[in-house]
Amino acid sequence: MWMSTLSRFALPALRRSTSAVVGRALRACRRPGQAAGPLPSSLTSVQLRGQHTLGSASVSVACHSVRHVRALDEDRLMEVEWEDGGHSLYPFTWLRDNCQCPLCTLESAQARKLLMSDLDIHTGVDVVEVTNDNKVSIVWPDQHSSVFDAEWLKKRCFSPAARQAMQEELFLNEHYYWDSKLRIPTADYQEVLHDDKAALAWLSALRRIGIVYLKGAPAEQGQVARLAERIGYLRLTFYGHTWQVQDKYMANNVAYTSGKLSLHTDYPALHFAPGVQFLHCINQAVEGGESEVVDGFHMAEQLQREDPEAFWTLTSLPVDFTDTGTDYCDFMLQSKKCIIDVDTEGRVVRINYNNATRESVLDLPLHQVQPFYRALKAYVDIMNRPENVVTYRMEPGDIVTFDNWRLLHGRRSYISRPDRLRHLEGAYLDWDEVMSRLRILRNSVHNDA
Ligand code: OGA
Ligand code: NM2
Ligand code: ZN
Ligand code: ZN
Repeated sequence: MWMSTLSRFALPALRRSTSAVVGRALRACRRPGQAAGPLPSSLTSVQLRGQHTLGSASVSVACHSVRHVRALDEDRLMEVEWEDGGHSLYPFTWLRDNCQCPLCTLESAQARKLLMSDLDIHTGVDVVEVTNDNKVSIVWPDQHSSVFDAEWLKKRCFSPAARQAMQEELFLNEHYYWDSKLRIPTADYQEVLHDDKAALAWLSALRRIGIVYLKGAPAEQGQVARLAERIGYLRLTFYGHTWQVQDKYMANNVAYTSGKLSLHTDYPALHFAPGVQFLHCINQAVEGGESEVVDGFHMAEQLQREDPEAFWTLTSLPVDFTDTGTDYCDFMLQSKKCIIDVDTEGRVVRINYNNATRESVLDLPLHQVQPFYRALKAYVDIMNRPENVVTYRMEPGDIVTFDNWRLLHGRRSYISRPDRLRHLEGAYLDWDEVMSRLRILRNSVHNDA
């Protein structure tokens, strides 16, 4: 059995952070070298809710009271001493910049009105004090005054631990890495559409695991668009608002044939590739057409460990991608990407690889050509190992939703029969819109609880 029902789906207690301060191993959300075992499967929705406060416990717990405040004029910092004995430091400049009064903030938009040109970045303070209702009040040298809520300040504490907790709460960057033993978390399509808790569980697992299966959709077109509307809006590309994966005459993409699709991410020919992909099975082939997925971040971590030189090559040499044809309208795309994107701290953040659209123009000096092929082959060999690949077969009414920046997906070739045409409908979204819905759902579900 390769799936687990989302309501019963358990996530290991992830304590690791994505901060470089805490350690590189944390990127994996498990210790490097330790195999990702099958995920336990006994999580209730209550526990699943708890998971969201995991990374934010230190910033989300309410009722922080201020015991004392003082200005450290020399360092131009305000020090808050909390009732629990902890301390936080806030730069004067930052406090003035973030004054919450109606002159400095447009409350209806929760946006800053204060202009940079009006901000004195060398400001001192005249008075700092705790008010009777436990807020922090500051009077500035020009007699402008600011009042800060204790809870608001606590959340914005500059300590490394508080900053890290806040970033995890905002971006949920802790990923659970997996291999062939993954049981793909599964939810009910109708529940996800109509129940906020189910939708939150779906999007949380999509973020953390990178793939969630939805069952019970009608086997007719229009469902991926409905799902996208549940979030916000879908991402239009040259293949249309949604697109039909079928064996087509004079196919404008290898996906629109009955051939095998090796493990790939979609659309590296776009510099900003779609972050999330939905694929809905409307009709499956009689023979073949099974799906395959791997965790591209986990594979990159394995490559880095086993073959650091290949990892270096794929994270530093830009490769050209191309896509030309006509669909929604005519197109002639060119892009340049590293196969593995890392952030400034060396964490893998995106995989860009579709062998079909890799450009024959290879903009590398001659001596780097063979090393590039060797590195790419090493990465592909790792992802093709049976212990890394999850294989499944979609049936009509199934929808797979996955992180297109992280997973590589493929399809086995199939026998095309005119009376049983294989038909998937697909759509793309971006992570900004998905994360936006996830944050809103988290707020509403938690406030109702
Ligand atoms: C695609 C694709 C998977 C499938 O269209 O890009 O990966 O199962 N399709 O046909
Ligand atoms: N389709 C499925 O990179 C790619 O060309 C991915 C895109 C045609 C919309 C395939
Ligand atoms: Zn103000
Ligand atoms: Zn694809």
